[in-house]
Amino acid sequence: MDDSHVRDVDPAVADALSGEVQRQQDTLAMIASENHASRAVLEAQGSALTNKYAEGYPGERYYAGCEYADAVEELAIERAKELWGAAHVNVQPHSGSQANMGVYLAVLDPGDKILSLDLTHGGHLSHGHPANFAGQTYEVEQYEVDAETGYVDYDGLEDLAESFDPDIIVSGYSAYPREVEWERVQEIAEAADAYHLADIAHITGLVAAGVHSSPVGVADFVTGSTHKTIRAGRGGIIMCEEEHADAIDKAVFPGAQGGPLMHNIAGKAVGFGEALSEEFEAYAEQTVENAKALADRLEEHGLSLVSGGTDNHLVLADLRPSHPDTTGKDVEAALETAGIVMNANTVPGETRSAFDPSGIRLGTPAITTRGFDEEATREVADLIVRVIDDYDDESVVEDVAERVDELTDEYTLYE
Ligand code: DSN
Repeated sequence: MDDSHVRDVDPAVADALSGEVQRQQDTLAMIASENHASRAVLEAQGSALTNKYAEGYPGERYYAGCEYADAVEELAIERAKELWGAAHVNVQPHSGSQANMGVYLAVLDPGDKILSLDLTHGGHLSHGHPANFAGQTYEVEQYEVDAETGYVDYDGLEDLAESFDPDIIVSGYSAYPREVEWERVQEIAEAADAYHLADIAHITGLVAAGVHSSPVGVADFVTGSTHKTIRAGRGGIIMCEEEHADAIDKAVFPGAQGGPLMHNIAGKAVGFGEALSEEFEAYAEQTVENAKALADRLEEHGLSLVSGGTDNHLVLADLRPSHPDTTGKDVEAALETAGIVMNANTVPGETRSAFDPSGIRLGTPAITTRGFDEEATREVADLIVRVIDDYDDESVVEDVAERVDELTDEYTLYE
Protein backbone atom coordinates (compact mmCIF):
# COMPACT_ATOMS: atom_id res chain seq x y z
CA MET A 1 0.00 0.00 0.00
CA ASP A 2 1.21 3.51 -0.77
CA ASP A 3 1.79 5.11 2.63
CA SER A 4 2.93 8.51 1.31
CA HIS A 5 1.63 11.82 2.54
CA VAL A 6 -0.81 13.82 0.41
CA ARG A 7 1.97 16.39 -0.15
CA ASP A 8 4.03 13.69 -1.91
CA VAL A 9 1.31 12.01 -3.97
CA ASP A 10 -0.96 14.91 -4.79
CA PRO A 11 0.64 18.35 -4.59
CA ALA A 12 -2.41 20.04 -6.15
CA VAL A 13 -4.72 18.86 -3.37
CA ALA A 14 -2.00 19.40 -0.76
CA ASP A 15 -1.67 23.01 -1.92
CA ALA A 16 -5.42 23.52 -1.58
CA LEU A 17 -5.41 21.97 1.90
CA SER A 18 -2.54 24.07 3.19
CA GLY A 19 -3.98 27.09 1.37
CA GLU A 20 -7.20 26.65 3.31
CA VAL A 21 -5.38 26.51 6.66
CA GLN A 22 -3.56 29.70 5.68
CA ARG A 23 -6.82 31.34 4.51
CA GLN A 24 -8.42 30.59 7.87
CA GLN A 25 -5.35 31.96 9.68
CA ASP A 26 -5.25 35.13 7.58
CA THR A 27 -8.95 36.05 7.64
CA LEU A 28 -11.63 36.61 10.26
CA ALA A 29 -14.38 33.99 9.87
CA MET A 30 -17.64 35.74 10.69
CA ILE A 31 -20.03 33.37 8.94
CA ALA A 32 -22.34 32.64 11.87
CA SER A 33 -22.45 28.90 11.20
CA GLU A 34 -18.68 28.43 11.05
CA ASN A 35 -16.09 27.75 13.72
CA HIS A 36 -12.54 26.43 14.06
CA ALA A 37 -12.39 22.87 15.40
CA SER A 38 -9.45 21.90 17.58
CA ARG A 39 -6.49 19.97 16.22
CA ALA A 40 -7.78 16.93 18.15
CA VAL A 41 -11.16 17.10 16.38
CA LEU A 42 -9.43 17.50 13.00
CA GLU A 43 -7.19 14.54 13.77
CA ALA A 44 -10.15 12.31 14.69
CA GLN A 45 -11.97 13.30 11.49
CA GLY A 46 -8.89 12.53 9.44
CA SER A 47 -8.49 9.09 11.02
CA ALA A 48 -8.62 5.55 9.61
CA LEU A 49 -12.24 5.25 10.76
CA THR A 50 -13.05 6.79 7.37
CA ASN A 51 -12.36 3.28 5.99
CA LYS A 52 -14.93 1.51 8.14
CA TYR A 53 -18.49 0.53 7.31
CA ALA A 54 -20.67 0.20 10.40
CA GLU A 55 -24.32 0.15 9.33
CA GLY A 56 -26.47 -0.25 12.39
CA TYR A 57 -25.83 0.97 15.92
CA PRO A 58 -23.28 0.07 18.63
CA GLY A 59 -23.56 -3.64 19.47
CA GLU A 60 -25.98 -4.24 16.55
CA ARG A 61 -23.98 -3.76 13.35
CA TYR A 62 -24.51 -5.32 9.95
CA TYR A 63 -20.74 -5.73 9.46
CA ALA A 64 -17.93 -7.32 11.42
CA GLY A 65 -14.93 -5.49 12.88
CA CYS A 66 -16.88 -2.69 14.56
CA GLU A 67 -15.36 -2.72 18.04
CA TYR A 68 -13.64 0.68 17.62
CA ALA A 69 -16.55 2.12 15.68
CA ASP A 70 -18.75 1.08 18.60
CA ALA A 71 -16.33 2.65 21.07
CA VAL A 72 -16.36 6.10 19.44
CA GLU A 73 -20.09 6.10 18.78
CA GLU A 74 -20.85 5.13 22.38
CA LEU A 75 -18.54 7.89 23.62
CA ALA A 76 -20.22 10.43 21.34
CA ILE A 77 -23.68 9.35 22.55
CA GLU A 78 -22.78 9.36 26.25
CA ARG A 79 -21.11 12.77 26.04
CA ALA A 80 -24.03 14.22 24.07
CA LYS A 81 -26.46 12.94 26.70
CA GLU A 82 -24.39 14.66 29.37
CA LEU A 83 -24.08 17.90 27.41
CA TRP A 84 -27.73 18.34 26.51
CA GLY A 85 -29.47 16.14 29.10
CA ALA A 86 -31.22 14.11 26.41
CA ALA A 87 -32.74 10.68 27.02
CA HIS A 88 -31.98 9.34 23.54
CA VAL A 89 -29.35 10.55 21.09
CA ASN A 90 -28.57 9.58 17.50
CA VAL A 91 -25.19 10.90 16.36
CA GLN A 92 -25.27 9.45 12.84
CA PRO A 93 -26.95 12.18 10.73
CA HIS A 94 -24.43 13.40 8.19
CA SER A 95 -25.64 16.99 8.66
CA GLY A 96 -28.28 19.12 10.35
CA SER A 97 -30.49 18.78 7.26
CA GLN A 98 -30.23 14.99 7.45
CA ALA A 99 -31.13 15.18 11.13
CA ASN A 100 -34.31 17.04 10.18
CA MET A 101 -34.96 14.49 7.45
CA GLY A 102 -34.65 11.75 10.09
CA VAL A 103 -37.34 13.38 12.23
CA TYR A 104 -39.70 13.94 9.29
CA LEU A 105 -39.26 10.32 8.15
CA ALA A 106 -39.88 9.09 11.69
CA VAL A 107 -43.23 10.79 12.22
CA LEU A 108 -44.58 12.14 8.91
CA ASP A 109 -46.01 10.56 5.77
CA PRO A 110 -45.56 12.26 2.38
CA GLY A 111 -48.17 14.99 2.09
CA ASP A 112 -48.30 15.62 5.85
CA LYS A 113 -48.12 19.22 7.04
CA ILE A 114 -45.13 21.20 8.30
CA LEU A 115 -45.52 24.66 9.87
CA SER A 116 -42.17 26.48 9.97
CA LEU A 117 -40.54 29.92 9.85
CA ASP A 118 -40.09 31.46 6.40
CA LEU A 119 -36.49 31.27 5.11
CA THR A 120 -36.24 35.03 4.61
CA HIS A 121 -37.37 35.52 8.20
CA GLY A 122 -34.58 33.29 9.56
CA GLY A 123 -35.74 29.72 8.84
CA HIS A 124 -33.82 26.99 7.01
CA LEU A 125 -34.15 25.23 3.64
CA SER A 126 -34.80 21.90 5.33
CA HIS A 127 -37.77 23.38 7.20
CA GLY A 128 -39.81 23.20 4.01
CA HIS A 129 -38.48 25.47 1.28
CA PRO A 130 -39.92 24.54 -2.14
CA ALA A 131 -36.40 23.92 -3.50
CA ASN A 132 -35.69 21.38 -0.74
CA PHE A 133 -36.89 17.77 -0.28
CA ALA A 134 -38.95 18.92 2.71
CA GLY A 135 -40.91 21.40 0.62
CA GLN A 136 -41.33 18.86 -2.16
CA THR A 137 -42.45 15.97 0.06
CA TYR A 138 -44.70 17.70 2.57
CA GLU A 139 -47.32 20.43 2.56
CA VAL A 140 -45.76 23.53 4.10
CA GLU A 141 -47.15 26.68 5.66
CA GLN A 142 -44.85 29.34 7.07
CA TYR A 143 -44.99 31.76 9.96
CA GLU A 144 -42.98 34.97 10.13
CA VAL A 145 -41.28 37.39 12.46
CA ASP A 146 -43.20 40.48 13.51
CA ALA A 147 -42.61 43.26 10.96
CA GLU A 148 -42.09 45.87 13.70
CA THR A 149 -40.08 44.02 16.34
CA GLY A 150 -38.23 41.36 14.31
CA TYR A 151 -39.14 38.81 17.00
CA VAL A 152 -41.00 35.59 16.09
CA ASP A 153 -44.69 36.39 15.79
CA TYR A 154 -45.90 33.72 18.22
CA ASP A 155 -49.51 34.98 18.02
CA GLY A 156 -49.39 34.64 14.24
CA LEU A 157 -47.91 31.16 14.64
CA GLU A 158 -50.76 30.25 16.99
CA ASP A 159 -53.37 31.47 14.47
CA LEU A 160 -51.72 29.53 11.65
CA ALA A 161 -51.50 26.40 13.80
CA GLU A 162 -55.25 26.63 14.28
CA SER A 163 -56.13 27.21 10.62
CA PHE A 164 -53.48 25.00 8.95
CA ASP A 165 -53.71 22.08 11.40
CA PRO A 166 -50.02 21.02 11.04
CA ASP A 167 -48.61 17.59 11.84
CA ILE A 168 -45.34 19.14 13.00
CA ILE A 169 -44.25 22.64 13.99
CA VAL A 170 -40.59 23.57 13.53
CA SER A 171 -38.89 26.06 15.84
CA GLY A 172 -35.17 26.93 15.99
CA TYR A 173 -33.62 28.99 13.19
CA SER A 174 -30.58 29.82 11.08
CA ALA A 175 -30.68 33.61 10.94
CA TYR A 176 -32.59 34.62 14.06
CA PRO A 177 -30.72 36.67 16.66
CA ARG A 178 -33.14 36.27 19.56
CA GLU A 179 -33.83 33.69 22.27
CA VAL A 180 -36.47 31.18 21.12
CA GLU A 181 -39.50 30.66 23.37
CA TRP A 182 -39.56 26.85 23.25
CA GLU A 183 -42.37 26.49 25.82
CA ARG A 184 -44.60 28.87 23.89
CA VAL A 185 -44.13 26.86 20.67
CA GLN A 186 -44.68 23.61 22.60
CA GLU A 187 -48.01 24.91 23.96
CA ILE A 188 -49.06 25.87 20.44
CA ALA A 189 -48.01 22.46 19.10
CA GLU A 190 -49.88 20.62 21.84
CA ALA A 191 -53.04 22.64 21.20
CA ALA A 192 -52.77 21.76 17.51
CA ASP A 193 -52.04 18.10 18.31
CA ALA A 194 -48.79 18.46 16.34
CA TYR A 195 -45.24 17.33 17.03
CA HIS A 196 -42.69 20.01 17.87
CA LEU A 197 -39.22 19.86 16.29
CA ALA A 198 -36.71 22.33 17.74
CA ASP A 199 -33.76 22.77 15.38
CA ILE A 200 -30.85 24.12 17.44
CA ALA A 201 -28.27 23.75 14.63
CA HIS A 202 -26.83 27.21 15.22
CA ILE A 203 -27.02 27.27 19.00
CA THR A 204 -26.02 23.72 20.01
CA GLY A 205 -22.98 25.06 21.88
CA LEU A 206 -24.89 27.89 23.56
CA VAL A 207 -27.58 25.47 24.73
CA ALA A 208 -24.99 22.94 25.98
CA ALA A 209 -23.24 25.67 27.96
CA GLY A 210 -26.50 27.02 29.38
CA VAL A 211 -26.23 30.45 27.79
CA HIS A 212 -29.39 29.83 25.76
CA SER A 213 -32.47 28.06 27.16
CA SER A 214 -32.82 24.42 26.14
CA PRO A 215 -35.68 22.80 24.22
CA VAL A 216 -34.54 19.35 25.39
CA GLY A 217 -37.35 17.93 27.51
CA VAL A 218 -39.74 20.54 26.05
CA ALA A 219 -39.98 19.76 22.32
CA ASP A 220 -40.64 16.24 21.05
CA PHE A 221 -37.50 16.30 18.90
CA VAL A 222 -34.34 18.39 19.00
CA THR A 223 -31.98 18.40 16.03
CA GLY A 224 -28.69 20.15 15.56
CA SER A 225 -25.45 20.30 13.72
CA THR A 226 -22.27 19.45 15.55
CA HIS A 227 -19.67 21.76 14.02
CA LYS A 228 -21.12 25.23 14.62
CA THR A 229 -21.17 26.75 18.12
CA ILE A 230 -20.48 23.31 19.68
CA ARG A 231 -17.22 23.10 17.67
CA ALA A 232 -17.12 19.29 17.34
CA GLY A 233 -16.77 17.01 14.30
CA ARG A 234 -18.85 17.92 11.29
CA GLY A 235 -22.38 16.53 11.05
CA GLY A 236 -25.78 16.33 12.69
CA ILE A 237 -27.48 14.98 15.80
CA ILE A 238 -31.02 14.09 16.90
CA MET A 239 -32.26 14.04 20.50
CA CYS A 240 -35.60 12.77 21.76
CA GLU A 241 -37.37 10.91 24.55
CA GLU A 242 -37.12 7.10 24.71
CA GLU A 243 -40.64 6.69 23.27
CA HIS A 244 -39.40 7.97 19.89
CA ALA A 245 -35.95 6.31 20.00
CA ASP A 246 -36.75 3.34 17.74
CA ALA A 247 -38.57 5.43 15.15
CA ILE A 248 -35.70 7.93 14.99
CA ASP A 249 -32.98 5.30 14.76
CA LYS A 250 -34.82 3.47 11.97
CA ALA A 251 -35.48 6.71 10.13
CA VAL A 252 -31.78 7.64 10.12
CA PHE A 253 -30.62 4.11 9.24
CA PRO A 254 -31.85 2.48 7.07
CA GLY A 255 -34.45 5.17 6.33
CA ALA A 256 -32.31 8.09 5.19
CA GLN A 257 -28.68 6.98 5.27
CA GLY A 258 -26.41 3.99 4.74
CA GLY A 259 -23.08 3.67 6.53
CA PRO A 260 -22.43 6.24 9.24
CA LEU A 261 -19.41 8.53 8.77
CA MET A 262 -17.46 6.97 11.63
CA HIS A 263 -14.52 9.39 11.33
CA ASN A 264 -16.92 12.30 11.76
CA ILE A 265 -18.57 10.55 14.70
CA ALA A 266 -15.09 10.25 16.25
CA GLY A 267 -14.73 14.03 15.72
CA LYS A 268 -18.11 14.52 17.40
CA ALA A 269 -16.98 12.43 20.40
CA VAL A 270 -13.78 14.45 20.78
CA GLY A 271 -15.53 17.82 20.40
CA PHE A 272 -18.31 16.84 22.82
CA GLY A 273 -15.62 15.84 25.33
CA GLU A 274 -14.01 19.27 24.94
CA ALA A 275 -17.39 20.96 25.35
CA LEU A 276 -17.93 19.31 28.74
CA SER A 277 -15.15 21.51 30.17
CA GLU A 278 -15.50 24.78 32.11
CA GLU A 279 -13.39 26.43 29.41
CA PHE A 280 -16.13 25.68 26.91
CA GLU A 281 -18.77 27.35 29.11
CA ALA A 282 -16.57 30.45 29.25
CA TYR A 283 -16.15 30.27 25.48
CA ALA A 284 -19.91 30.12 24.88
CA GLU A 285 -20.52 33.05 27.25
CA GLN A 286 -17.82 35.08 25.51
CA THR A 287 -19.32 34.26 22.10
CA VAL A 288 -22.60 35.86 23.17
CA GLU A 289 -20.90 38.83 24.88
CA ASN A 290 -18.93 39.44 21.69
CA ALA A 291 -22.10 39.29 19.58
CA LYS A 292 -23.75 41.84 21.86
CA ALA A 293 -20.67 44.10 21.64
CA LEU A 294 -20.73 43.75 17.85
CA ALA A 295 -24.45 44.58 17.70
CA ASP A 296 -24.13 47.61 19.98
CA ARG A 297 -21.24 49.03 18.01
CA LEU A 298 -22.90 48.49 14.62
CA GLU A 299 -25.97 50.30 15.94
CA GLU A 300 -23.83 53.17 17.25
CA HIS A 301 -22.57 53.48 13.67
CA GLY A 302 -26.18 53.77 12.44
CA LEU A 303 -26.76 50.26 11.09
CA SER A 304 -30.26 48.86 11.38
CA LEU A 305 -30.31 45.45 13.07
CA VAL A 306 -33.19 43.02 12.72
CA SER A 307 -34.85 42.90 16.17
CA GLY A 308 -32.54 45.71 17.34
CA GLY A 309 -29.78 43.48 18.70
CA THR A 310 -28.98 39.92 19.67
CA ASP A 311 -29.33 37.33 22.43
CA ASN A 312 -27.11 34.74 20.80
CA HIS A 313 -24.05 34.44 18.56
CA LEU A 314 -25.29 36.28 15.47
CA VAL A 315 -26.32 39.68 14.22
CA LEU A 316 -28.49 40.34 11.18
CA ALA A 317 -28.20 43.81 9.66
CA ASP A 318 -30.67 45.25 7.15
CA LEU A 319 -28.69 47.62 4.92
CA ARG A 320 -31.73 49.31 3.38
CA PRO A 321 -32.38 52.05 5.97
CA SER A 322 -28.75 53.19 6.35
CA HIS A 323 -27.26 52.24 2.95
CA PRO A 324 -30.13 52.07 0.44
CA ASP A 325 -27.80 51.80 -2.57
CA THR A 326 -25.59 49.05 -1.13
CA THR A 327 -26.47 45.35 -1.35
CA GLY A 328 -25.44 42.43 0.82
CA LYS A 329 -23.25 41.06 -1.99
CA ASP A 330 -21.45 44.41 -2.40
CA VAL A 331 -20.53 44.26 1.27
CA GLU A 332 -19.72 40.54 1.26
CA ALA A 333 -17.27 40.96 -1.62
CA ALA A 334 -15.55 44.05 -0.24
CA LEU A 335 -15.24 42.57 3.24
CA GLU A 336 -13.76 39.39 1.81
CA THR A 337 -11.12 41.49 0.05
CA ALA A 338 -10.43 43.13 3.40
CA GLY A 339 -10.09 39.70 5.06
CA ILE A 340 -13.42 39.56 6.88
CA VAL A 341 -15.48 36.62 5.63
CA MET A 342 -19.22 36.81 6.27
CA ASN A 343 -22.36 36.25 4.22
CA ALA A 344 -24.98 38.35 2.50
CA ASN A 345 -28.35 37.32 3.89
CA THR A 346 -32.01 37.86 3.21
CA VAL A 347 -33.89 39.92 5.79
CA PRO A 348 -37.56 39.97 6.81
CA GLY A 349 -39.54 41.85 4.16
CA GLU A 350 -36.80 41.15 1.61
CA THR A 351 -37.16 43.21 -1.57
CA ARG A 352 -34.12 41.89 -3.46
CA SER A 353 -33.07 38.32 -4.35
CA ALA A 354 -31.71 35.49 -2.20
CA PHE A 355 -28.47 35.67 -4.22
CA ASP A 356 -28.00 39.40 -3.76
CA PRO A 357 -30.10 40.27 -0.75
CA SER A 358 -30.49 43.40 1.40
CA GLY A 359 -28.79 42.18 4.53
CA ILE A 360 -25.65 40.75 6.05
CA ARG A 361 -25.33 38.09 8.75
CA LEU A 362 -22.37 38.19 11.11
CA GLY A 363 -21.42 35.68 13.79
CA THR A 364 -18.88 35.60 16.60
CA PRO A 365 -18.26 31.84 17.24
CA ALA A 366 -15.06 31.62 15.17
CA ILE A 367 -13.42 34.90 16.23
CA THR A 368 -14.18 34.00 19.86
CA THR A 369 -12.41 30.67 19.35
CA ARG A 370 -9.32 32.56 18.27
CA GLY A 371 -9.44 34.71 21.40
CA PHE A 372 -11.33 37.90 20.57
CA ASP A 373 -12.97 39.69 23.50
CA GLU A 374 -15.52 42.53 23.43
CA GLU A 375 -12.93 45.25 22.87
CA ALA A 376 -11.38 43.43 19.91
CA THR A 377 -14.85 42.68 18.55
CA ARG A 378 -15.83 46.36 18.75
CA GLU A 379 -12.80 47.16 16.63
CA VAL A 380 -13.93 44.56 14.09
CA ALA A 381 -17.34 46.29 14.03
CA ASP A 382 -15.58 49.59 13.28
CA LEU A 383 -13.65 47.96 10.43
CA ILE A 384 -16.82 46.38 9.02
CA VAL A 385 -18.62 49.72 8.99
CA ARG A 386 -15.68 51.46 7.31
CA VAL A 387 -15.96 48.93 4.49
CA ILE A 388 -19.76 49.15 4.28
CA ASP A 389 -19.56 52.95 4.06
CA ASP A 390 -16.95 52.89 1.26
CA TYR A 391 -17.15 49.39 -0.19
CA ASP A 392 -16.11 50.62 -3.65
CA ASP A 393 -13.11 52.63 -2.43
CA GLU A 394 -10.04 50.41 -2.87
CA SER A 395 -7.86 52.47 -0.55
CA VAL A 396 -10.34 52.08 2.33
CA VAL A 397 -10.61 48.33 1.73
CA GLU A 398 -6.79 48.07 1.60
CA ASP A 399 -6.48 50.04 4.82
CA VAL A 400 -8.91 47.73 6.60
CA ALA A 401 -7.10 44.69 5.16
CA GLU A 402 -3.85 45.91 6.73
CA ARG A 403 -5.45 46.11 10.16
CA VAL A 404 -7.08 42.67 9.68
CA ASP A 405 -3.60 41.31 8.89
CA GLU A 406 -2.31 42.66 12.19
CA LEU A 407 -5.25 41.21 14.08
CA THR A 408 -4.96 37.76 12.51
CA ASP A 409 -1.22 37.76 13.28
CA GLU A 410 -1.96 38.64 16.89
CA TYR A 411 -4.77 36.05 17.32
CA THR A 412 -3.21 32.94 15.83
CA LEU A 413 -5.19 29.84 14.99
CA TYR A 414 -3.43 26.56 14.27
CA GLU A 415 0.34 26.53 14.89
N1 DSN B 1 -25.38 26.78 5.99
C1 DSN B 1 -25.83 26.93 7.37
C2 DSN B 1 -25.89 28.35 7.78
O1 DSN B 1 -25.03 29.09 7.34
O2 DSN B 1 -26.76 28.77 8.53
C3 DSN B 1 -27.10 26.25 7.66
O3 DSN B 1 -27.18 25.00 7.08
